[in-house]
This record gives sequence, structure tokens and C-alpha cells, in this order.
Amino acid sequence: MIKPEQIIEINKDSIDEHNWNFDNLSTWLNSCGLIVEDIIAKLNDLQIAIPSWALGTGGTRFGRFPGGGEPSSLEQKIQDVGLLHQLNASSGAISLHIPWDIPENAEKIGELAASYNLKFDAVNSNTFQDQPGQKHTYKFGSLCDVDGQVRKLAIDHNKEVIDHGIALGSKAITVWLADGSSFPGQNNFREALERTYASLADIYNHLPDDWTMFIEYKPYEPNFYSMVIPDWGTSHLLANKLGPKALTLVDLGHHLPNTNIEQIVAILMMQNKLGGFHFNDSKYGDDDITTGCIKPYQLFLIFNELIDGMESTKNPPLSWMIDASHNLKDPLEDLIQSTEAIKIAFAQALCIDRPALKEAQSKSDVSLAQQILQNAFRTDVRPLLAESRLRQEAAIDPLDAFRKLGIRKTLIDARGADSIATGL
Ligand SMILES: [Mn+2]
Repeated sequence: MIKPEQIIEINKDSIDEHNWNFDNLSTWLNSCGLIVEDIIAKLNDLQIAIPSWALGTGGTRFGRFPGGGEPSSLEQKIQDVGLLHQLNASSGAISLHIPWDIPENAEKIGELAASYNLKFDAVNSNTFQDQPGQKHTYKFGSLCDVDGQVRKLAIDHNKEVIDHGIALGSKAITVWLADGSSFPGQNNFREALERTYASLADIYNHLPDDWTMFIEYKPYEPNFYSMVIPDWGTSHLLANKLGPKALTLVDLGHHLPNTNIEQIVAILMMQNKLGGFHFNDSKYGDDDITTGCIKPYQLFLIFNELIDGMESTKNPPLSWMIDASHNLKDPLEDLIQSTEAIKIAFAQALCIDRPALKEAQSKSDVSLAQQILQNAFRTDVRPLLAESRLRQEAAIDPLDAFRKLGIRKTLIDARGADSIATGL
């Protein structure tokens, strides 16, 4: 753990510059009719879960180039998320992947997480790869498979994941299925979806009353011709049929290029059926690169719809998580940058003059409506994030602090240069 004095010491380097920036921005935002303290309170509250699989170097299917000091146990993964949370005060939850991160002793793992002020976000099942000694294969599908024994294996696995989550205090399971077909004729689309629904209904019945099931979708990959749950419409259909505890989960990378994701958000929230987000960014497909590194304006427009939906619908509270893979950067640095990008987009969207936007929309004043959005998007809100962190004894500049504290070197010294994250 980082000592609080270490962060205070590093903050001294930039405190004067920060205060000057924050005072100026506050003056400007107040003159625009915005309440700075409200924005900071909302930034303080936004916690974005870190997935246990993002703490190591993901690489690509062509190669993997680990940087050393990666966490090789669940305990070390929790330590890494704890470090992030100390630096940014925004990573207060971890999302586990079963079977990669089975908590052998849930009580001890729970105590360790609590010592870092971490909660357990949604647990994730895995039916996209076979585990050693597995009796039936997921090669041709899991919840959709034509073989009832395969389906039963996958169903039982999901129920086990829920049980692990219950022991840790999680409140949701995320189901992402690799199921689909790579060649025309391989699957009967309707029957595959019917079997998937029946399997999900079996899992749904295992959910405790206060739990939620998030249903993720993806248009292609690993299957190239069809996926059983390819889009938000199919996910929504299943969630509706299953019942109130099933919701759709949007993973930003799981869309074909140029899909209007912000509109999907608005439609799902209108139906109170948006469960949460997997944040990442992409240029071509499911690239899983740093959130906000390619399309920050899209991220801002998504948060515009999210804030509108959170204020105007009865959509349940949302679950936020990063779902990324780091092939070049230090995973912890990448997660710091992704978290920053999400909070920037959120803060920018909180700076939108909503009454003025409504007014412009009501008059079909297209130019003004665009101007209002872009005024907010072009505001440099970073001092708000820094102020939020400073007040929570975190770092004014988390990436700078991560480097000045030599955290990666410390981790390499403690864990070894060849320590590889488990699970990937
Ligand atoms: Mn995802």
C-alpha cells in the first residue's frame, strides 16, 4: 500500500498550478449557472470497477509481451486494484472472472478487499473456453449447444459463479456468450436462440432476489458468421422475456463501426433495461484499447444520454466497469488513463446546459443545440477531477504519481520480472 504521506508529498509539486486552474474553471462554470460542488460530489460517487483480467498484459492472438510484476494470484490482483484506488479514488470495485479467479476462501478475500476499500462488482462466467479435465466441450457452443449435456455444464457453471459472488457480496452476474456459428448452415438461428433462452431462464431462477443478470451482446468474434446474441435488440428481447432482474449490458467495443451507441443507451433507458457498461475504445472492431483514446466525443455523447436517462427515467442504478486489454502499455497506467477518460466524459456531460439544450430542441434550433453540446465537450474539466481526488487524499495526477512512486519497479522487485497474470 502507498502511504498517504507519499501522495501528499507528490501533490505538493502541482498544488499551486492545480489551485489556479480549479479557481479559474470554477469561476467560469459558476458564471454559466452550474454548481461546481454538485459536479464534484457526482465525480466523487462514480466508482468504476476494474476487471481482474485487465491487470496483466493481454497481448493479441499473435503474441504477448508482459512487462513484469504482474499479479499472479487473486490476492495480488486485489492489491493492484487497491493501489489504483489509492491513486485515483475512483477504482473502488473489482469484477472477478470465474474460473480464473476462484476465491478459495471467500471470507479472507472479502477482508482483504475491504482493507483496500474495495467492493465486488458483477462476477463474470466463462463458457468460451474449455477448462482442464472438462467433460464436454464448448467448441460448438455453451448455453445454445445442441447437446443437452453441454448446456447443463454451462448452466451449472453460471450457477456456481453466482454462488461465488454471493459469498463475496456481489450483486450481479454478467453473461457474455461466445456462442454462434462461423459458417452458414452450421446453426438453426431460431432454435439456437430458443435453447439459449431456456438455459438463461434456468440460471435466472438461481439468482437471489436482490441480484441482477447482465446480458452482453457482440456482433462477431469468436464466431464470424453469426453470434446467438449479436446486438442490443436480441439482448433486450431475452432480458424482457426473463424478467425484471435481467438487463442489457453495453460493451463499447461490441458494435460494428459507426453504430450510434448513445442512441442505444437512450432506448434501453426508456425501457428501464440498461444494466451497465463495459468501457473501452476501438478503431476497427473489439480492439479493447484505452477508453477515450480514439473517440472521446462519442464517449461524451453517451454520457449525455446516460445523465438524461438517470434524471428522467426509472432505469435502475448502473454498473460501470472497464473491459480492456493492454498489449503495449503498463496495465495499471492504462487503467489510470481509462478511468480518467470516463470521468472526463462524465464531467463534461454534467457541464451541459440542459435547460438551454431542451429549449433549443423544442424550437428545432439545430445549430444552437450542437453549440450547447460542444461548449460542454470543449471545456477542460480536468481540474474538477483533480479537485475531487485531492479532497479524497488521492493524487492530483495519478499517472505522474504512479511513476514518481516507482510502483511498477516495486511490483517487479516483489513479484519478479517474469510474473504473469493468471487467467489470460
Ligand atoms: Mn465486455
